[in-house]
Amino acid sequence: MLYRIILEKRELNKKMIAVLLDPDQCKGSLLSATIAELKTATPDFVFVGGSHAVNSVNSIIEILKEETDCPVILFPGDASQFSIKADALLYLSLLSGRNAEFLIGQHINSSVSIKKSMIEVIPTGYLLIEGNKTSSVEYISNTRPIPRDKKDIALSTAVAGELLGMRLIYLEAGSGAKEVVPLDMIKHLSTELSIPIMVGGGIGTEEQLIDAFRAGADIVVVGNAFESNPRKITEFVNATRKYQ
Ligand code: 1GP
Repeated sequence: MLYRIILEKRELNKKMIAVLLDPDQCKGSLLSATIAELKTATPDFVFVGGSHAVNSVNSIIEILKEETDCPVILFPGDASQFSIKADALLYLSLLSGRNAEFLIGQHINSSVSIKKSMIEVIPTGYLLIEGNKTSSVEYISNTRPIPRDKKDIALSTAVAGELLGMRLIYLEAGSGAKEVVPLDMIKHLSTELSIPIMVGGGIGTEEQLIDAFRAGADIVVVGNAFESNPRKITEFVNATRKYQ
């Protein structure tokens, strides 16, 4: 069970890194270069999905499972992004927004088939934080992000998620965000929450990675920076291991 692994690593104060692959972007030579890195770097998790992924997640997951030992977790933008071949599913509820479709609607559309599939489901409270750039999540979900200086709103939202039974909180500045999730917001939430915190959006340097860990992130998610340069996967995984 991957969630148990997350809790065990967190208990040992081991930080984790997830490589996010968007099936629409990660193809051809980029996919080959990424796979080559994943084989040797072995990050904690590979997430597959995106808020606007048109291509099926199935084929990329098949390749990942054949060629690497990385645990693959679905990070779906909507109910169509599902594959039984993945190891687990982040069952994301967009708690920062007030669009019922992304709070519960997509879940109702997919719940019975997900349950039947027996895939590991990790209920995750998804909080979109203003990243100083309109994100795809904001546009597609038609919701507003939590303002950067409103860490108490972020906290109340995350605690509501925890009380509703969610197992993870994902602080998301949006893919390609100009500004990453504020460190004081991560710190504020990590001291109050009992469940693990993931942070992502716009993280492109080792310094930003380490800052997020230091502020209290248990898992950092990186997508864009690895698409521009897959070699960074090894560098970021090494930095994560060294942090411990
Ligand atoms: C997006 O948080 C993730 O959902 C990753 O963002 O692509 O900017 O790393 P980047």
